Amino acid sequence: MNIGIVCYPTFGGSGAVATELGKALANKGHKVHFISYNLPFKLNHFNENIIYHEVEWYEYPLFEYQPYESALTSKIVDVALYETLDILHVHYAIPHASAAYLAKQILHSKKIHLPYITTLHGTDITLVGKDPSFEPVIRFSLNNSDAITAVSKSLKKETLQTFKIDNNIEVIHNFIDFNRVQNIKQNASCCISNKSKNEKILMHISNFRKVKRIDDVVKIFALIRKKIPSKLVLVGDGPEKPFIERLVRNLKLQRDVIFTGRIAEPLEILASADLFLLPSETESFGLSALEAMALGVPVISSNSGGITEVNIHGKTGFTCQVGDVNSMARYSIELLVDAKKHLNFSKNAMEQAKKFDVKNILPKYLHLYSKVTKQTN
Ligand code: GMT
Repeated sequence: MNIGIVCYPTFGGSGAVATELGKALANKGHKVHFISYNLPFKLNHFNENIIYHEVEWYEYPLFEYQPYESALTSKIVDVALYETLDILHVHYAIPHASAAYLAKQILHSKKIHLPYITTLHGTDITLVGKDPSFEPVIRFSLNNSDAITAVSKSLKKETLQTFKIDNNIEVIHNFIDFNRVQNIKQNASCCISNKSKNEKILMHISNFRKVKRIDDVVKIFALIRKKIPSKLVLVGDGPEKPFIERLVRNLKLQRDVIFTGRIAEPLEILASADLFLLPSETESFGLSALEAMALGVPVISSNSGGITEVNIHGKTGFTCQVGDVNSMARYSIELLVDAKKHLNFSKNAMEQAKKFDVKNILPKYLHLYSKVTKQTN
């Protein structure tokens, strides 16, 4: 198949999932056309079945805001015409679903049929999409999608509660390549060279947005460190970074908190962690938690959104109410002081992560592609 994938190129779960899906499809022999305004951050190796099409910008002084959606629509039409796309798969509804809808209509006027699938990732529904400035457009472009998928049951439920959707929403969970993760784990060395033997490593990875509650990560760490010698590794960057740096200094933790900045492939560093912390306000899925679990790292997280479909309380880690840093610290300490318990949780985490192996998830997307192209041809 000739598959078009539209996604954000920036550091974030939706772009990561879209790119890994594209790579997996390309490895199965499909031609995958990525359409975005920059090279997706995970698209870092040559693959003859992957082509990147950049959305071109037209600078003009009249535009205070660039009309990105129009530029994207034109690029989709261009790629569909010249690469004869069979299907278009857009990741993150805003503005990708409405651009896909308009491109479909333009192509229809040229007697070309291009079905599109919209995959909902989370904040496109739970934060941004709810805003009245987007709601009618999102609802319309979702209702006109040839198929909609959501990355968790919780996101599906929230979408149905938020929008009047007449279309079916299929849940297709996010995935990891379990074998690749195991290879990385086997070859990884500890990310902190001067770490003393009894010191533990807590880790958090994100795009440092408010929704991630990184201040809670630091507060949990402060409580753990009172009892257990430990270091906190914060991987990523984003708008919250200056506040978090200040909080770390105010709590006098700077000697034990490491800010790595953005790392496109964080699995190697993640393999050194003893625990992964994800206390987010909401998380439609929590891809970074799944990556940690695949490496055998138990997760301490909030219990909001779809994260409880990934992290199982009392088995692969612990899930607590949003903002309950005391319980999160207590559970962390419980695991860090008991090597046997930690090992059990680590094994359970890997077993649970295996369920989300690409081998189990890719066929679901392929089945949907084939259903949609057959239905609409
Ligand atoms: O907020 C982020 O972490 C980025 C965001 C995105 O759309 O890029 O992530 C969302 O999609 C990921 C991939 O499906 C999910 O794993 C994240 O849980 C989800 N983030 C939120 O719901 C806050």
